[in-house]
Formats: sequence, C-alpha cells, structure tokens
Amino acid sequence: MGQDRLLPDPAVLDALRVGGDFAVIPHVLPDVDALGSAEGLCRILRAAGGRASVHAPDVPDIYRWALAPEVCADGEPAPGVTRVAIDTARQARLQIPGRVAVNIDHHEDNPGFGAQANWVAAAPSCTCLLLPLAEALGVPVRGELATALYRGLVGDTECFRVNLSPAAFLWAARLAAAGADCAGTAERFGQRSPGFWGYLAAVERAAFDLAGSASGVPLRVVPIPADLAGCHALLPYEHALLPGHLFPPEGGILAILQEGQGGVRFRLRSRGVDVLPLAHALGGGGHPQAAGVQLVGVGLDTAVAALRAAWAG
Ligand SMILES: [Mn+2]
Repeated sequence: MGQDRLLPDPAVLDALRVGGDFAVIPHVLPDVDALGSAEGLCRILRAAGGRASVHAPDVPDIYRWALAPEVCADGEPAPGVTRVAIDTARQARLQIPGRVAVNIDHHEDNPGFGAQANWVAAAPSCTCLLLPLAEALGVPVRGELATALYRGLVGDTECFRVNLSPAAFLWAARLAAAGADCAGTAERFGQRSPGFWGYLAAVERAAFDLAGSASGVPLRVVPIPADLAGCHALLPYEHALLPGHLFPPEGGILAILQEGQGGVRFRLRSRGVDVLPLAHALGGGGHPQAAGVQLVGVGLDTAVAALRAAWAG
C-alpha cells in the first residue's frame, strides 16, 4: 500500500477545516489504536484552530495510559457539536450512540456511515490516516501528536509482532522522524500486571498443534480455561491481549478458545490463509484474517472436539 496515494477525502477535509466544535468518538472496548487515533485527531483539530474533545466513557484501566486526560470530555457532546467517528467499523460500536457527521476509519469493510463525509482507507493503523490528514490541514506532526499517532501503530501491530507489512515500518519511520517517543511507547505498551507473565506461561503450555487438515495448513490451538485469568490476578481486560507470538512459525491459523461462564469464545486469526471456511463450519463469521465463533453452553473439551471435527472437515 503506497503512502503517497493516501490522501484525505476532500469532503472530510472540508468538514474538519471550518474551525468548528468537534466530538471525537472511538469504539467501545477501545484498543490502543482507537485511543491513539482519537487523541491524535483531537490534537490535530485543536492545532487547526477548532475546538475538539474525545468522548470515550469506556476506557479499560490497562489502556488509560493511551489517552491523555487533557483531550477528554465527560458526557454526551452538546447539540451542534460535529461528531466524528474514529477507528470504528460499525456505527453500532460507537461509544456515544447516534449519527456522526464524519467517519474516519482504516477497516476496509466500514460501510461509510458518516452523514456528511467518510474517509475509509486501508492502513496498518487508523493513526496512519491522521498523518496525511494533519499535513493537509497544515498541522505539523511532532511531540505528543507524533507519539499519539505512533501509539496506534504499536497497538495494532502488537508492538510490531503481528499484521506486519512494509507500510507499517514506513509509517513508523515517518513518525519516529517526527519525534515520536518510540522507546517510551514500547515500554508502556509492554507493561503488564505482575500476574500476567505467569498467565502467559500457562497459556503457552496449553497450546498445541492440530493435524488433520487435508490442506496441510498449520493450525495452533490455544485453549484458555475460565478460571485462568482469576488464578493469576489479571486486571480487567488484560486477558483480551492476543498471544500473537503463538502463531505457527510457518504461518497458518491461530485459534484461541476462551472459556467463559456462558460457553467458549473462539478468536480465529490467520496468516496467509482464509479462516472463514473454518469459522463458518463452527457457526461463526468475520473476516478472512480474523474471525470469531461463540459456542454457547459448552466447556473447553467440547469446544476443542468441535474444532477438531470442523478442521477434519
Ligand atoms: Mn485500529
């Protein structure tokens, strides 16, 4: 994906250029990219002469570091404020419900739900879109803005371990050259609660490879029991961190089976193969590289058996 071709949609520029009053809204259960892009857009709009705040009532404690308090506002945006969705593939997943005027996202399946303007373009993180946006609005990218944009890239690549492409490194180089605090961001992203490392070791021990596919595609299964997070005193949301380093070394599929009170949730991630046939066989769906399945009322053993059966096809 060429960075040179990544130019902001003119209607989005028009909507943001007028020096107005903006409410920037990320998705529920925000990740580091959602928060970095919300903060970054807010800083850009303020530097361009507008008023802007991030409306994100739902930020997990483990991600509070990824959103500066000084850009945040409480409650609903006031009437007349221009609502801008960021990094949110579906309107129903916005932290503040309702229509937005402007919609900026890097998920290619975003249907374009902005009433006034939409800019949906593939990029390694949503924050990548904000670098050309800042340039188009005449806002220099440096200091805290550069760091906020770099943060999104670190988040969506799990600190340059997954979803990697040459473009990811090109964006990183531009943001590093703009003065982003790369070392500090990596340090902060890698911080976990003391119990996390024991939890991760247990997760690694539980992983096994499943043979039996006619296609020869490697499939690694990671079954996580319901009580494991509690045993290791994880912080809320910390168990949602993807153990992306457990991908089969030669590519293929990573199946994380998280047992909960109501059943087992599958997160299917893939490198280089379409994971959807497997997801569909289990009654789930999603995207070719990232799909989900929910098996209700079953435990881990039943879920693993269902996965074995579906994989054997
Ligand atoms: Mn993102």
